[in-house]
Amino acid sequence: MDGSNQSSGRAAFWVTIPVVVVVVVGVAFALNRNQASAPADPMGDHSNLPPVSTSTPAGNDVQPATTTVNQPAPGTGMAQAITVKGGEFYYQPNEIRVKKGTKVTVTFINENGLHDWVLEGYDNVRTAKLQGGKSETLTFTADKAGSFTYYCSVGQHRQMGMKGTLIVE
Ligand SMILES: [Cu+2]
Repeated sequence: MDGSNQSSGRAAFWVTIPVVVVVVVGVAFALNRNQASAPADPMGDHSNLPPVSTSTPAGNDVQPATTTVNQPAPGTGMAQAITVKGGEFYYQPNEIRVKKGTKVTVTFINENGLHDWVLEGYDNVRTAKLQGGKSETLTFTADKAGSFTYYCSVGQHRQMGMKGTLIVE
């Protein structure tokens, strides 16, 4: 019992030695590489280190890398602004495509007559009925995929052509 414990302890010891040696050599090698690749720092005060981005004067230099990192991936909270014009009896455009998950801002510009912009299949995504020359902006998240009709709810305008399709894909 004792003997086998001792021998396994000794075995663990002899296994540990090479591991430690490898680690020490590896660290020394890494430090050496760092020294070799880093620019000379004769003052030893790190004065030659690259400036921290927050200390860069505003508007002077390259933008911080975070501006590109912050770009949302398609379909993950990306915002999209769409302008829809309407009148007797049309929408322009009458087809809109967005990626699912997009935060969509629709500005409906009513060019003439009394009209609204209603999105079927989404709850309460609609403008008020607007007089000619008025506009209204609404925002919603396109979280349901499919084809959805938008239309004017005034009179028979929908049947007369005031409709279009929002495609969420
Ligand atoms: Cu209308």
